Amino acid sequence: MPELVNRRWTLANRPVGYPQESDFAIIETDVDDPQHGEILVRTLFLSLDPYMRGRMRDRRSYAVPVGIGDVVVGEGVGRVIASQSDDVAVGDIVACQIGWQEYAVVPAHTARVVDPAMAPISTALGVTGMPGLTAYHGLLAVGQPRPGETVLISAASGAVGAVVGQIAKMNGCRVIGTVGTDDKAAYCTDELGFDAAINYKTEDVFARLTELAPDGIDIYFDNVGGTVTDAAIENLALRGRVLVCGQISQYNLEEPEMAPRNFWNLITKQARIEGFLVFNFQNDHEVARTRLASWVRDGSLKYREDIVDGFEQAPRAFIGLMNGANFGKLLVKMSD
Ligand code: NAP
Ligand code: FER
Repeated sequence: MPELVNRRWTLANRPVGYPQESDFAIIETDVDDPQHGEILVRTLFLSLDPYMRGRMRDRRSYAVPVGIGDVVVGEGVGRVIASQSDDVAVGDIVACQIGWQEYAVVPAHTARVVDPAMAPISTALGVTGMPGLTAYHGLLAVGQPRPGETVLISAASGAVGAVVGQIAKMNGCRVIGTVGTDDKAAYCTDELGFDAAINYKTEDVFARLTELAPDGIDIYFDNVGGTVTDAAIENLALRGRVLVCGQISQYNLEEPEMAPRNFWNLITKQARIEGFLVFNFQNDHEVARTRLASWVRDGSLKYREDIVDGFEQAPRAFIGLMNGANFGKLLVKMSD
């Protein structure tokens, strides 16, 4: 194989508050040969996801933090260009923890071979990948929606939210979304079939919820936390369920807010709040993925991708994800 040069985005500093482009640095290295059981992957699409902000903090969680000088973590879809594994062949398309880099050597058993006939390969990072699975398991397994129930979703036009809303509609629910722009609101109602959408930046969310859901919210799929969540908890229906999926409004604060304080409402409404992680549902991923892909193919599950062209753009695009500049699943296109 000709000598290949790998460009990699590393973490230069731990971001304080909102990440800055100066928190990231590009380095160039040689590309290693895969050893026994490993594959060499050329990145085609890199996924940018909110959880990465947490991995940039020096704090223990489900995974160790990214070290200063280390390649930033991230899932990607790529083409296998060398293989020392019997299970993955050169030419296969795989989804794996690739990192923010143009090439990666990974253990073959950590890569999932993607079948391009199931759905476009980029969707392995979005609607048929981790965000789609989060929506599917979170809504169906944790939320257990029933026909006629009212479902509220925050960050509703995003990678997770858009899938939650469409699955809730398939299950006969009324769906309301909160979003940060009027274009995103129009997308939710006009393209995705939501019953209503609220622009939380320009409208009074509490007042609009009272008007749109006079009998209360049965399921609140929370992607954002903060004031939208306060308003949702204030408007819960009897036996309402709050599914805590994400808290993006808090990810860039050095001191997290201590609200919501309206928990008394949980008593009177005999409501439940439950956090969940997509990784808890690994055993059901294949069934879920097959269903999501079949809905994509038959057109019943729509998706929108926000594809940024070029490896150099990764930090800027990631910073944009943290303030709503993305519209749909954010991906970096690395090569053809
Ligand atoms: P996304 O919705 O495609 O993009 C993030 C969106 O969050 C932005 O576009 C923006 O939309 C909104 N946002 C940003 N800052 C905000 C703020 N201060 N207040 C309110 N909204 C804000 O991202 P995603 O990949 O689908 O992730 C959505 C949420 O799910 C995130 O919180 C993520 O951490 C969580 N998640 C959890 C799991 C799990 O296992 N629990 C798995 C995947 C994702 P607007 O313009 O509409 O504000
Ligand atoms: C996410 C937010 C938080 C996510 C995972 C977490 C996979 C988990 C955080 C932790 O365990 O500390 O969007 O996506």
